[in-house]
Amino acid sequence: MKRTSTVLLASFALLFTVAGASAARDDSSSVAVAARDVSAKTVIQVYKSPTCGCCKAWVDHVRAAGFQAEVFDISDEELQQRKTRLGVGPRLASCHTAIVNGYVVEGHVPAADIERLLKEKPAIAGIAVPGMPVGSPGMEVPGRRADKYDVVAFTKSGTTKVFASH
Ligand SMILES: [Cu+2]
Repeated sequence: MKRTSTVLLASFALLFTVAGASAARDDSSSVAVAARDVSAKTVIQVYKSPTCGCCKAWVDHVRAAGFQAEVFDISDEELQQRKTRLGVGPRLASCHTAIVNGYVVEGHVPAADIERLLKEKPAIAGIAVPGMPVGSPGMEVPGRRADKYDVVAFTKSGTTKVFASH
């Protein structure tokens, strides 16, 4: 009898664990986090064309900074549609487009600026490094001096403001 109740208790505990896990999965914003809670790293989803080398170098940069990057290789057309949908106009656009905690991160944004964004949580759509400045993370070119560039904060309605200067 004692043995039976122990087994029953264990089964209930298991049931509750499973129920808890699926409840967390229903919250779409925490899908990726719930599935990989062991590491508790911030997930950043990166959309890029399969052949983009500097995009891969930027992914390495954010991974080295402790983010968990999930990379999605998509066609240029899909990437363009995604940018448009997320409010990344031609003046803001770069090679890859990423999403972290609901914010858009466009182009070669330094990981430290992403960390600041997530800490300060401003009411913006995201931040972007337009184009591909030499010397930005993932755009290091041996023998070439780094460009000066801005990280631009933007809203869905299209207003922009300098978030950081490098
Ligand atoms: Cu690039």
